[in-house]
Amino acid sequence: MNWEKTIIDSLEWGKEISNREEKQKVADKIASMVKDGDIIGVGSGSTAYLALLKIADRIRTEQLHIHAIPTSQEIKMACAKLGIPQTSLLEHKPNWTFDGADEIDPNHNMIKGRGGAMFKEKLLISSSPQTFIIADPSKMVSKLGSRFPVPVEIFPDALIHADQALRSLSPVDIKLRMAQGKDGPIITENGNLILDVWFDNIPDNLENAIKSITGVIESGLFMHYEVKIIS
Ligand code: ABF
Repeated sequence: MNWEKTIIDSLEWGKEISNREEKQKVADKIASMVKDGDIIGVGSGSTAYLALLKIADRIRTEQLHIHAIPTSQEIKMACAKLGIPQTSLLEHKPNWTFDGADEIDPNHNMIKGRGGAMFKEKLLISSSPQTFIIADPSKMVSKLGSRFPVPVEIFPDALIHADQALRSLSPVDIKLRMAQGKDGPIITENGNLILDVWFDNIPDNLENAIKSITGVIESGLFMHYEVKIIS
């Protein structure tokens, strides 16, 4: 069974990668930055996947020795399939990380987490001395929250408490993220739920305000992280 295809196809972007040509250009740029000996945090999503394909090519043709620290099962399995050696944050500190994004504002604040892996993505970005965000032009917005909600990962027992506390932050709407084609909610890799929270305005302190709610594991809001955008 072609399990990698099965997994990739089941992802939001799996059947067809939108903006593939644009994504490929930024993916190629990041792949060209890989050096022998690097330990690289690898973000999730289709752009990161395209970059991994290119990196795997370079490993084969140039005999590079690198290690990836994946941010999700999807990327872990892609690395395994492509023969990219892996390690973890318990064993190594990454030299650098690359990742995708859903929205990026002019100050490089971001919304991430359409794939639900924002906890590990934030952990890798926070653990890396340098992070590159690979983003095709469709990701640039003048105002965060224009197209995507802020995803918030919630410990299941805290759902009602967290929902109420999030409402005090004046959202426009809150929706429990449901699994595609199924009746139930999405369960993250950490065994949690996701609330997608729509805001009209995203002030500077919103990320911290969300994080301070008991039961919130992490949000997909990235305010004032030191990242370099590769577009
Ligand atoms: C991950 O990749 C997520 O945080 C973000 O939602 C997604 C972007 O995916 P794509 O590259 O498929 O647009 O980094």
